[in-house]
Amino acid sequence: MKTTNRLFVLLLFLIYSCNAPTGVEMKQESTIAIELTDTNETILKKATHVIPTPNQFEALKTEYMAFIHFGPNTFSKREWGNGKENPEIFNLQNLDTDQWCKTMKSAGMKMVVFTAKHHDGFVLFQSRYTKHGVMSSPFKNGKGDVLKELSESCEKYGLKLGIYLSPADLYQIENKEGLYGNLSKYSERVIPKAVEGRPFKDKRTFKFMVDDYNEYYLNQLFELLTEYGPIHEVWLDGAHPKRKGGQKYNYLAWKELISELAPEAVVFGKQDVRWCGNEAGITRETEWNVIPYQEDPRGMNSFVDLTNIDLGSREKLYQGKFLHYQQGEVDTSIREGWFYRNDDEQKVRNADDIFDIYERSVGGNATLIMNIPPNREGRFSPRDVEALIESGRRIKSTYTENLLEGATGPIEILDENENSFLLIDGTKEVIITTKKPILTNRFVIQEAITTHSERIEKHALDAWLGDEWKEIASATNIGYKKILRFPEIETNKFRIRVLKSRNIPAISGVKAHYYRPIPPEIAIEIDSIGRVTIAPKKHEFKWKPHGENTILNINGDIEIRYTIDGTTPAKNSKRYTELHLV
Ligand code: FUL
Repeated sequence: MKTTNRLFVLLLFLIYSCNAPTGVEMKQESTIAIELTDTNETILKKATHVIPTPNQFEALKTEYMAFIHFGPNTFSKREWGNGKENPEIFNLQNLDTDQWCKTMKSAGMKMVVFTAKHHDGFVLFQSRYTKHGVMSSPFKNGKGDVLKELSESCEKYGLKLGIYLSPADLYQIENKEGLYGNLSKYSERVIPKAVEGRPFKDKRTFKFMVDDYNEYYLNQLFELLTEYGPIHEVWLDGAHPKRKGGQKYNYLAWKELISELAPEAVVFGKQDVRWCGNEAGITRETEWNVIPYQEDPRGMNSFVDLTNIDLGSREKLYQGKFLHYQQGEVDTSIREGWFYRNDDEQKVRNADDIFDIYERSVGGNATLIMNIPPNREGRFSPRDVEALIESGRRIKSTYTENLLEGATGPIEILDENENSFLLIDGTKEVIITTKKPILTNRFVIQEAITTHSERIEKHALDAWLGDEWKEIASATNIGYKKILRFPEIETNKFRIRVLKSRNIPAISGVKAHYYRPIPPEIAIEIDSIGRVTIAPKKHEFKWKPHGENTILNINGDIEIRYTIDGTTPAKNSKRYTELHLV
C-alpha cells in the first residue's frame, strides 16, 4: 500500500476509533459492588468495567521479579527456623549484593523482594525495635545491614525494591518478653515509637489503636518504608508455623501506613496481589484477574488463599457480592527450597525450565517472582547464575525485537501504555500484513485493561499459509498479556479472531517474535535387552505445587506439622502428622 493510502486508512480508522462505541458505559473502578437486583447480564457488564489501580498496572508491567530468601536458615540449612536460633548463626563474612543485582538484571528481572524478616523473626536490617537480628550477629560486628546494601545495589543497577516482612514471628512467640500473642491491651500507639539516640529523618507520625505485636510490626514497617528508598511491593506471607494467644493482625492499620509511606507499592497477599495458588510455577490455563468476593475487599482485614482452578468464570462472577481486580503472582524458587542449602544435593532449575515458567506466567496474565537464595558466601551460586543468564538471554533475544514493526493493519495505532487501543467490534477479526514474510513462533496480545478491563474469553490466531488461512494457535482469556506459543511458521499475513468476549474488547498490543529453539539435553538409556532409547533428559525437581515445600528439613529430623490454629497436636491425636525427610 502506498504511504498516502496508508495514511488515509489510518485516518479513517482513528475517526472510527473516536466515534465508535467504546464499550465503557459504566463507572470503572478496581472494585464494583453487585446489587441484589443485578441480573447475570448486569453482573457481567460490571465485571468488564473492573480495572486495575495505577499501582497494580505498574506492578503488572514490572512482569518479572526476583525473590531473595536469606537469613539464619541459610546457615542452619533449614526451610523454617524455630525462632530459638542464636543470632551468631548468621555468620556472614562476605556479602555481594552487586553480584545479585547484576545477575538479576541479566536475567531480565526488574525488581527484587527481600526477606527483611522470615518466620523465625530474625531481622536482616538495623531495626530499632529488636536485638534479634544482624545487630547481634558476627556480620560486620553487628553493624551490617543486608537490606541497606541491597537497596544501594538496586539503585546502582536500576532495579525496584520490595520487602517481605513475615507477619508470623517465632522469635516473638518463643522468647519470654516476646510480643506476639502476649495478650496486651489495645490502646492508642504513636508510630514510630521514639527510641533514644536513634531519631528518624522522616518526622511524620501516625496514631493507631493496636496491641503490642501490631505496634512492633508497624514500627518495623515505618523503618522499612522510610529508610531504604522507594518500596514497590510489600509481601505479606500467609504461612504460620505456629500461633499464640489468639494474636490478630490489624492489617487495615498496616495498609494505611503502607499507603502513606509507600504510595507506589502494591501489597501481596491482600487486596492488590493474590498468590497464584501454588509454589511450582504453574499458571492456570485461564487466569482471570477480575474475581468475585463475598465481602468488600477494600475493608477486609484478612484474605484467604485462592487455590481453586476456576476463579473468575462467568458462573463464579454471578455468585459474588463484589467484583474486584486482583492480579495473580506466581512465586517459585530456582532451587529445591526457598533457602540455600548446598551445591550438590539441592537441585537448581535449568534455563529451559525458567524460560518456560516465564512465558507461561508473564504471558498468562500474571507476574512472576523467582526466588534465588544466596549462599553462605553472600553470593548467588554459579549454577544459579548460569541458568539465570541463559534464560535472560533467551528472554531478551526473543522478546526485544517486534517482527510486526512496520506492518500494516489496525494495530498501527497501538500503544503499550494504553493511550490508544483497538476496539474489536462487529466482524471481530484483525488482519495484519508484514512487508516481507516473517519467521515466527510467538505472538503477544494485550488487552487495554486500564480502559476496558479484561473481556476476551476465547481467541484464535490464523496465518496465511499456502493460499488459505490456517489456525496456528488458540487460547482462552488475554488480560494484561497473553503469549501464544506455536511451531514456527513463515508468513506475511496474520488474523486475530475474538471467538468469545464479555463486552466489546480493546486491544493495546500485538507483537510477533521468534524464539530460536535450543535442543534439549538428551538422555540415552539402554534397557536389559540392549534396546537404546534416546529422549530429552527428564529434569528432576523435587518441588511440590502447594505450600508443602516449607516442611522439607535437610537436617533429617522430624518436623511436626502444626494444626491450622497453630497448636501442636498431641502425639496420639488424629491431627498429629510426622513428616520425615525423603
Ligand atoms: C511460604 C513460606 O512459609 C515460605 O518459607 C516462603 O517464604 C514462601 C514464599 O512462602 O508461605
